[in-house]
Amino acid sequence: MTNVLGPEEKIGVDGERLWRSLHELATIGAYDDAETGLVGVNRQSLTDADAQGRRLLVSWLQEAGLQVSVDELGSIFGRREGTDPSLAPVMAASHIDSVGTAGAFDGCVGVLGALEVIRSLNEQDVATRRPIVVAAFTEEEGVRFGTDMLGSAVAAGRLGLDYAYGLTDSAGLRLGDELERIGFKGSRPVRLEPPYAYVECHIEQGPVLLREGYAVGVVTGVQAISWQQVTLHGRAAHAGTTPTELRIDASLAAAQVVVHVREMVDSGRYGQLRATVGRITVSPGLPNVVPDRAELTVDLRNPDDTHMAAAERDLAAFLAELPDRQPGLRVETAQMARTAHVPFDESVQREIEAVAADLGMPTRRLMSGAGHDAQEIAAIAPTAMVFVRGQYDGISHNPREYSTPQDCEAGVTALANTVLRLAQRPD
Ligand code: HGY
Ligand code: MN
Ligand code: MN
Repeated sequence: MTNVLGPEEKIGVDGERLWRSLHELATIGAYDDAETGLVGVNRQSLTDADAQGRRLLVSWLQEAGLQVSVDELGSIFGRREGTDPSLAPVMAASHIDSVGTAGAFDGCVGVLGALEVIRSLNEQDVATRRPIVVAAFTEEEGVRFGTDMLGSAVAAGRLGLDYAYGLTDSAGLRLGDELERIGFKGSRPVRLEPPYAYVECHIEQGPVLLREGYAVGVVTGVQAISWQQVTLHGRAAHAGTTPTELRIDASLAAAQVVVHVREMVDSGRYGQLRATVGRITVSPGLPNVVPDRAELTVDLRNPDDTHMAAAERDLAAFLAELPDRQPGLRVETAQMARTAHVPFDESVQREIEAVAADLGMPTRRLMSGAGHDAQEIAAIAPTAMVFVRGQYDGISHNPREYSTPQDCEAGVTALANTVLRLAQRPD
């Protein structure tokens, strides 16, 4: 006998099963991290490891009785029918691609947490009025093909499919070709029919919940993100014979950029600006040759769009003046990613808070420092997120990333009951 739970009834999830799934998936792309001595995860999008992780996820979705489909950009969807299939579904999703030095939790808690919701509904034989869709979006991290939240941005219409296909990685491999190579170029149209609501569970990746003693947080939105690639062209020369006044030293210019972005942060002129030069490559990279080329990435984050725009203008002005310091230096910039601050839906946030209160879980609201697929789907559907407390100051994008089995279970229980309540709503 299928149960159609009333609006106040709750479901539990199997935290141990969730934990087992998280750690089974984490074995795919596992590597011994020299810096930490831990086992990290390197499952960058559309690599063989990602393909293996995708196949495992598809098998789990099928085992859970879901109708599985793959869209034109490789995002994976699993649909559980509702008693009224004509109604728009509730979606719970995230990503399973990782940065190159990841832990087991970033993105995976959201996808495997959504799968755990399905597994629990099946086990407790609960029917929902609305269909529920679980999804894993392609290239959320952006570290291989250069722009983040790619799969969800194309699904929601901010970026185009052909643009995505044409992106290349550092080896010059095209995203579209890599998608074909791993067998995940699907036929499902990439533009997503707006779901009724979207809820994403994700580790916080920061220190707030830990410091304030909350297992679960309700996310109010995502701060603005700006990624730029800066290329500095100097002139290669002999390190010993070339007088300083004849040099056009690309690595000196790169160092000046690194110092300047930090000075922008420390100045306080741009509010809560965060700035990161995550990658610098200098060529020819020989000890006795003055570098003629430096490529660096500048990642700016700001919860305030006005401050973000001012910081970008400051950086642009600084870069324009760099040749004054070294005549002959040439500066090129390319915008890799750019998203404004995205506020989440108030009613979905309130639903999460009501569910958590009903479960006896204290929560606090907080803005996300990291980008998420939710910020893209927020453009087409009422959206919010559930954060799970991280340990070790919430470190992430590092093998030290860790959340306890209890906190993962708490977050996914809040996700499950929020999805359930939303899926029972008639309109
Ligand atoms: O870069 C980010 O904030 C996310 O991890 N993609
Ligand atoms: Mn993530
Ligand atoms: Mn991430």
